Amino acid sequence: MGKVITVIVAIVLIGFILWWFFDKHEQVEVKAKKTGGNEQEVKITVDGGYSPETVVLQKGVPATLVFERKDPSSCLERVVFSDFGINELLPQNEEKKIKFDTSKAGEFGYACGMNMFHGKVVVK
Ligand SMILES: [Cu+2]
Repeated sequence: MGKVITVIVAIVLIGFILWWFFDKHEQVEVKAKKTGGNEQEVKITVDGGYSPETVVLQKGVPATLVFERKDPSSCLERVVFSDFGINELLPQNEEKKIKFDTSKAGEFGYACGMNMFHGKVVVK
């Protein structure tokens, strides 16, 4: 009996791992909105991950990322942009504005404090 359960657990785990790595998770891309004074702003909701997962910013236009964390877990409490040395606390149910440098084009990943959840900022 113990063996059967072990095998079943192993199969479920393998299935989950395959799904996690090979299934294309829904990729949503959202462009930042222009605000007054030639700036751009985009809102990212943090709730079991980042939504939208990918935001697109226009190069050279000062940008603000507005994070709103609804998720109560401490896992998503910090947001880290390793390329920019940004490591910010996101207070729950509050908007946290983070200025983002758009002087260089490229794709910049960010993650939660434990590097488990990921999002992306595309500057072009
Ligand atoms: Cu985490």
